[in-house]
Amino acid sequence: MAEALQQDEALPEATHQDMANAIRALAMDAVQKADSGHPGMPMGMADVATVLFTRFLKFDAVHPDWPDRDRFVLSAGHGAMLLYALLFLTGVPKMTLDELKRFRQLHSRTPGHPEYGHSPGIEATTGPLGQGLGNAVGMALAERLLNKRYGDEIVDHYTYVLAGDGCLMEGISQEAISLAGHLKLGRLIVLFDDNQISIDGPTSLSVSDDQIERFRASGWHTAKVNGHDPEAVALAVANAKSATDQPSLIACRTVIGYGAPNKQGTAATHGSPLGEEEIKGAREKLGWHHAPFEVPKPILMSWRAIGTRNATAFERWQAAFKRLDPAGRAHIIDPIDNDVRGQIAAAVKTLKSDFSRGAVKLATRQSSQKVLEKLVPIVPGLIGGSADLTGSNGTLTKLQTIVKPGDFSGNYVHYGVREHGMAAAMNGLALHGGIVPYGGTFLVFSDYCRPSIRLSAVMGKRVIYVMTHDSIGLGEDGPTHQPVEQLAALRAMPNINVLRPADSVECAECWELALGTEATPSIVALTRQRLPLLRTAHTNENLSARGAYVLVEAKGRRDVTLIATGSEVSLAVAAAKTLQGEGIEAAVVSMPCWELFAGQDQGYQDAVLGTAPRVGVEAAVDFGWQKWLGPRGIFIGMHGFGASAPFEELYKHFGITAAAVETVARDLVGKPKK
Ligand SMILES: Cc1ncc(C[n+]2csc(CCOP(=O)(O)OP(=O)(O)O)c2C)c(N)n1
Repeated sequence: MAEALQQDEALPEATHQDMANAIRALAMDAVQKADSGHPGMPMGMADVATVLFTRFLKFDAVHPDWPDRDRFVLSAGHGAMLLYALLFLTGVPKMTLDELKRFRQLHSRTPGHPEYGHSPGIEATTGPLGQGLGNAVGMALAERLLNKRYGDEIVDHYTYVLAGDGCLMEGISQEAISLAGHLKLGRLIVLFDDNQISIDGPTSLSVSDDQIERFRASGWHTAKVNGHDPEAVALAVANAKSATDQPSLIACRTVIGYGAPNKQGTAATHGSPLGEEEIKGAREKLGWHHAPFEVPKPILMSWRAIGTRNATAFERWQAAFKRLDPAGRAHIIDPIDNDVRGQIAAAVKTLKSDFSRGAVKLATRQSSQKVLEKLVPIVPGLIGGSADLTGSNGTLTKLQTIVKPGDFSGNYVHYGVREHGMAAAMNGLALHGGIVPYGGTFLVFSDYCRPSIRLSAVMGKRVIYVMTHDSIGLGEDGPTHQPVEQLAALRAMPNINVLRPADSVECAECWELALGTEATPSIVALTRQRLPLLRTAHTNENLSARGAYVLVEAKGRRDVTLIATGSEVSLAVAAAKTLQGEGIEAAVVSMPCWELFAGQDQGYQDAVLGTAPRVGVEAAVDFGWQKWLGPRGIFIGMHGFGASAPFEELYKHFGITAAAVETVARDLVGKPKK
């Protein structure tokens, strides 16, 4: 708990100026102590933040995880000290003065940029500019979706974002603004720190957009205010709140580093300590005659009172929450609780058994759609979508309805051709809680989503990326659309599972894994082309759960192990059959998820991989394959970009065939074809 303070009736209430100056002083002191950080933004936006927190923000410092709290996202993450100061001042548990003194130090709750999970009240990991804005679109969407399902008593809050010039210069901002405007996310309010300064100097060096006109063009309600005039800011926020069918932009004209006598208004305050002399001058100028990190009791008391001012609203909400049916209660907190998890497992078993029996040739994107048909009704929090490739990705099922502007009864989002915006919004949907988002595009365009995918992984959120057309197997669209290095690039990222199923049965298993993995995002890589069903013998066990398993065992002692993923597993199976016919004992390992396999114990890994020479097959570059193939192993895959042609021809052209696998296997084993 933050240090307890007794309410003292005799203490005078602090003024707005005192309260804002407390933020400024803590920011400049913490940055000075760390000898690193960004004092300018917190000092400039202290007035706006004070107005927001003291007059509008619905939150309860002692219950920072209140599902119906207003969200406050610091998209300009470099201004982290603004957020840390607010969390400390309002009394969020464990955000102590000591934590502020340990700003930017190892294991503190106050890292250099806000990191989700390091302290309650940090709604998103921010720092890569523009991402927080994209997340906020997802949060505001989540709020409306859940409001539609659970009603005003349970879900009724706003999402506020603090964004700087940098956030608005980033390309992702356009996707976010455009999507929010289209969907009429009226509960989204952006407070733009319009200080006209970035790192290189005045923003006029590089940008001359009229932000007001830009937002207006996307259907936003807009306002322009003096960010140091509390009444003007308050009026603008009140107006923004009442513009319920439009998201709002409030451009707050501020002075960066406000209060620093010589440096305010300049880029010098952006990202460096002000220095002892300048801080002394700032104390004078602001009238803040207190020692570093000292917040006088009346000011702290006033802030703490803000931290608890919504206690009654919280209690009211709790009472309403208790009246909710048990399933609804559970799913708001955990959309995939044990009950849902059990239902998913049962549905996946049935799907697998049906797939095995039917033995129909399907593209894994089609299998995925069939799996979703069964899972959507089981997981009420599942919100699907695609970046304008719905039909190709197979992400929409017959049971889903479309989320429309102002109508949030649906459960499928047409994100438009906004892959980056979709990924950032999905992070926001997941961060909000109550929702499990999945969204599709082509695997090659994972590059367009990558900064947000990385944040899904950094934050450890269950976001499911349905990435179809996962190799040259997509055929005629050619090399611009054919991923070759994307699997390796995604596998290089920590804390993400790249799942590449080989057939319908593995596809069902991979969906179970993606949905069941709470603190890790998943990429589900799926084919455009149809694949034979390989898992003809039904098993209740999810074989993909260990990342790799022996699909075809050699009859005797293994001569060679063929390891493949996704669409290339069937080539390995065909090759193994031929080789076995020639007396070469070939085994096939299907490896749908490297990351899960890497997490298995050595005994299991050794048993699966065996000691025989290995051949790896994947229609992608060999980067990373050495790990599984060992020094003697040989890789069959892509060595450059693809080409435009029917997919069968491409596989032949690039030498990714069963015959090629057989040839290298014979060479490895030293048994030439008779
Ligand atoms: C994607 C991304 N690119 C670059 C940076 C490095 N960076 C951090 S802050 C900043 C300038 C931001 O300017 P502004 O938003 O105006 O912030 P202010 O100077 O007002 O604090 C830059 C380029 C970053 N954090 N993220």
